[in-house]
Amino acid sequence: MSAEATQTRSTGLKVGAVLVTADVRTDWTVGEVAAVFDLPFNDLLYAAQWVHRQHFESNTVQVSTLLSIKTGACPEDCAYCPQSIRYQTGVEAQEIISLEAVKQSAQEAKNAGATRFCMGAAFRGPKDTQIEQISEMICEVRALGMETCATLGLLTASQAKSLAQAGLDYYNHNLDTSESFYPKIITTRTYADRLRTLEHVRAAGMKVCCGGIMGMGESRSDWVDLLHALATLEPQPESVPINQLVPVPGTPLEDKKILDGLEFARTVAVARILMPCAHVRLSAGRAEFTDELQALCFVAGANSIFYGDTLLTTENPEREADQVLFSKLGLKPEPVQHLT
Ligand code: SAM
Ligand code: DTB
Ligand code: SF4
Repeated sequence: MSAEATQTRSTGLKVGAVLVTADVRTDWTVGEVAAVFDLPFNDLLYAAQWVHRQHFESNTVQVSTLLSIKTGACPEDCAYCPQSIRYQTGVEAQEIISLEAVKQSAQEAKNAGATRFCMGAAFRGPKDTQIEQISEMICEVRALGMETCATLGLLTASQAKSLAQAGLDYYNHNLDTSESFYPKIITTRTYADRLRTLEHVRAAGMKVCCGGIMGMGESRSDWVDLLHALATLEPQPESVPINQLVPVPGTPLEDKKILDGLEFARTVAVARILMPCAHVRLSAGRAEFTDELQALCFVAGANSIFYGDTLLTTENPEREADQVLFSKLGLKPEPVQHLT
């Protein structure tokens, strides 16, 4: 153990001036979050791995597969997004796909080893008729014995209830960045709109998947604020996707440089420490990561990935590459969690 890290009797781990505990705390202050971020890298990773082992099996990674069920022509102006109708990105718009196509894709994902199937739609928010169609998809995916997730944009309270009734386990809706940086990225919906959707998801009894994107030109303090916002939600999100920006030509963020991998791993570690029971997911941008960076992120407490050759419209590592990586690192897929 480093001179800087001492384990206190059953209460936690003292790393420098920071006391890291295995308990879930929703009373983090911004100053405390900043102090965790600023820890020396070795101490930070040690603390994150320690927290991780209090709640999770150390070599198990949750495996989700994404499918775009409605692509492109989205009216919103999210500056990172290749699916916004406002940017010329070459993404071909496609209306909602058939139930049969969803079933087939979910079955393939299951056969390839995924346990959760996440359906994404390029909507500002769904119409009620679309909720009916998507509810049928959820039933079919569940019938395959997979966990279900959807990301459809803003929801009303009654739409959230309908999705929960259809058996949706998780709803993904990201805060994306800090409240102060947010207006530089999106103007067509507010941070408060997003928080309201998260409240509806909770009230309907679904699990919350909520995270953000790194590398949009924000600074570390924006990640302090975003992780603080997530960790002080009551209850905390069960799933926290950390995306690295995929700078798609034609979007306003096309020229953003790929960021420092160490800063990415650091952010994963802070998320792990602040939200000890959440699955922290390596999400978009993983295709640009070396195996070494991915391994570092797993040590930092990441324990979920998107698996499959594409995300929604952009590339993900090939399945075979992930299988080799899991084998090299001795990682096992997490079994399906209890389905009610
Ligand atoms: N339209 C819905 C919405 O915005 O909530 C659901 C789909 S949207 C594509 C889901 C998330 O994907 C966004 O919130 C954002 O975090 C992520 N995303 C989209 N484009 C991305 C990109 N180019 N790089 C990284 N993450 C991206
Ligand atoms: C999330 O946080 N990342 C995923 C999922 N939630 C829906 C989406 C990433 C999309 C990357 C850009 C694309 O493939 O279109
Ligand atoms: Fe539309 Fe979602 Fe893309 Fe924003 S992130 S433009 S809401 S698909």
